[in-house]
Amino acid sequence: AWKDNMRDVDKDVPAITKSFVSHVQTSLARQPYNLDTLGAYQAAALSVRDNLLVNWNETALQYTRRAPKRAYYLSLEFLMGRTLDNALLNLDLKQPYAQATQKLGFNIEDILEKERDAALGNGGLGRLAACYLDSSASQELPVWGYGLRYKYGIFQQLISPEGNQLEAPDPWLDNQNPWELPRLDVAYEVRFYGNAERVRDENGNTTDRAQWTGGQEVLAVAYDVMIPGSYTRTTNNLRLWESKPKRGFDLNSFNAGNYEGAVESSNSAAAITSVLYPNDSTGFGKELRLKQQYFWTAASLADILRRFKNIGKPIQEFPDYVAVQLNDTHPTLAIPELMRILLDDEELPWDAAWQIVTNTFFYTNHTVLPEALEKWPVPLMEHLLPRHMQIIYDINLFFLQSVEKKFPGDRDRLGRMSLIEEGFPKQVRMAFLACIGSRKVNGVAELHSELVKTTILKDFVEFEGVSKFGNVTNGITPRRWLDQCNPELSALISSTLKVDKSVWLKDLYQLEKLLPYAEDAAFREKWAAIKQRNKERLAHHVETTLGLTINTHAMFDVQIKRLHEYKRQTLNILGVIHRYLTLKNMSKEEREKVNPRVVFFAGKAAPAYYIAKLTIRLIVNVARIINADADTKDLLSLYFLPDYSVSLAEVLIPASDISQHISTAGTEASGTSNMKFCLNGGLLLGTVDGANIEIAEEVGESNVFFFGHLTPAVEDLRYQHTYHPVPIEEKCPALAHVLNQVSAGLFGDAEVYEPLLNTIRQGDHYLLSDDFDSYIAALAMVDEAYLDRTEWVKKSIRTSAKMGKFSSDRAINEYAESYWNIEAQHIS
Ligand code: 26Q
Repeated sequence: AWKDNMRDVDKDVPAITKSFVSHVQTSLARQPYNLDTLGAYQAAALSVRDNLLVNWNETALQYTRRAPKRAYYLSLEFLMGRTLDNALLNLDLKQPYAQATQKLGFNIEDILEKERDAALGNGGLGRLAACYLDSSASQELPVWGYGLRYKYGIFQQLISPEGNQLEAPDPWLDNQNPWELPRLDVAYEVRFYGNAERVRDENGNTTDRAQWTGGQEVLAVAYDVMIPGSYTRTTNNLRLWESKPKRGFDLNSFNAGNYEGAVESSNSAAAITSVLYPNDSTGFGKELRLKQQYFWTAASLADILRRFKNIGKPIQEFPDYVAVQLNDTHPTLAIPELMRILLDDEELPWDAAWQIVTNTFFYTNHTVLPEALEKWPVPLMEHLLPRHMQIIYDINLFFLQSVEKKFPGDRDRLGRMSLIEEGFPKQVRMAFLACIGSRKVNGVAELHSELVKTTILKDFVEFEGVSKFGNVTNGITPRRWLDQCNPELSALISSTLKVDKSVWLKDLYQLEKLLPYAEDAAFREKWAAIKQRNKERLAHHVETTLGLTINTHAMFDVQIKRLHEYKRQTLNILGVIHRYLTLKNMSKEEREKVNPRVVFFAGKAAPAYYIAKLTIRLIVNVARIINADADTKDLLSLYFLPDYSVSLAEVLIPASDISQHISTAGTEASGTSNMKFCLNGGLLLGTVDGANIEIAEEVGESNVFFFGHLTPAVEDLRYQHTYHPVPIEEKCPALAHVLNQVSAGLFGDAEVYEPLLNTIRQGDHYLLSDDFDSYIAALAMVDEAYLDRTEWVKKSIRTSAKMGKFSSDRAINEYAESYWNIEAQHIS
């Protein structure tokens, strides 16, 4: 029924052909004969877009008419990947489009490959936002995303011959983006710098209000991206802001002959949305980043407020119509910004304004690593956002007064809880501001949410009560991360469950019905054959893109994620070296019992993260040596695949036998790729951390490979490292041996790796030396388990079957019901 509205032209093959050809001629201004595949992609995209537009307009119209409470997801990152395949599948149009393009001489999979990823994010946090948009639309929830339209997404990663990461820009908009709709009529002015002057009352006393004038004004222009739900008409919106100068350029300077000066301010306005910051969890303090954050929150709030005002309700009812989810602390300036609007423009008294604010915002925390918590220098804030700094001081004053009231005389507590951290310079603690300005605070997995309450926000739990703090375990969309990336497995599931995929893809708990089939040999054979073909698909991809030949009969062992010390790719590569050295020492007979293994790494390092880059260099050079060693290469090979992306993940994940999620316990807030691997029947090797724990709860501990120390031990172990260090030779001889081999130059460049190796020899903050032996033991258990292929495939089926909880549909419904209080809006 949801497709009834679709014009017949959009459903049958001749009509699709007609629409395609018409776009070739009139939109692309090209001839249908001798069209290249890129042109075919563009025509197909424009033709699909026509369908989306109808639904998107109808959805917006219905939301306006019905005026339900809406939720807004504010995220500086949306890691969307490609759109065409996803749109075709969500609209159930893939078959007819494949046929129509086939008749025109194109293979649909080749067409899909022509699309560039929309890579407006770093990693987990940005991809989570994209999954949540897919689920919101699929669940027919009135949710919009707000973000920035970066001209350049996450950098492209190149690997030099020495193994160094090099960065190149990602000009993703170069070939015109058919998925965005420029809304040049939707624009807001955003101010920076200038002066904030307190307004005085008739007696000359200062008030809560102020006037903010002068400084620089730039324009925020909207670009809308359509977000189709799966098997529904609902098509939501992702609004991305682009910065533009308010006036083209300064004609006075131009006429006076100062040409550079004339375009300078226009350049500085355009710079705001020019590039995504590539640091995940490290390196703050850049003025341009703060400008991005304010530019985006100010434009988004102005837009939200204008929409609310169209309903014609009193401002006090704002929280009855609007919920705003803050994706990490990046949009925290929305809190003082809404205060500014309510105080200075709406002229509300302080308490009324604060009441509205604290009922509107919801804050999701994504890290408890102290070094990753966002802080901004007070002098920078005062300079760039003088009015907001006043408001933050006022919030802090009232807040600390109430703390003092509850805990009289507890000066330490006031210091710990202040929004302003003392020091040179003073800094604003954004997580604290996000916490006290929000209705609810949540973490992204059970363990992580507990850690939020007991570590970084402990004082706030004591002060505000525990009920403000919750958990929403992350999820992933099964549309992209199963149906789209693993079509054969999707088809097998549908035929086995004897239901259309539209049913189980939107009710993922139905996968449980696969459990009995783990005992069915014929089913297991099909299941295993699909995994094998996915491994061959990956091998083919690597062969054509990198020219490398991969042994697809080996176990595929995959670790793909941002490079970070806490994620411990170093542990993995040292484990690989250990395996290599062990193989070298084996007799021929011993070797015959060894399972061949292919190890894959992929991931980007922040450009200024020296240790992470050294880890890449080590991986690349270990690969160079190991893959060239005729003695062992059939049993062990290693690949670092450059330029990890959503699209590459879609090929890697379905091909994995085992994937590694091996962060130091208590450091990985959740992880989401762990869920993707398991959904695709890959087993998990990991630490007792983040969402790994909940995955094990679902699939049973016998189906995962856990190792390493647990979270409560970590603090103590670090203390031991600092105050009672034991030489690594004594503590972990196996690891010491591996480190020594690297130091001795087995992989070339003897000296270059010393800074990396020394992080383990001295301090070892991420506890590699504590977990190495149990890691090696866990790898051996994986080998052992893989020998019994029947049992392995059973584990694989059981794992996938128990992944229902990790659908982002479940997660987004928890936000909708427990936090936002919004309801589904069926669009007929
Ligand atoms: C902040 C200020 C300045 C520059 C950059 C940043 C910045 C950018 C990105 C800080 C953090 C990020 C990204 C964090 C991230 O991806 N966190 C991951 O979020 C996932 C979704 O919740 C979790 O599954 C991961 O565990 C968590 O690491």
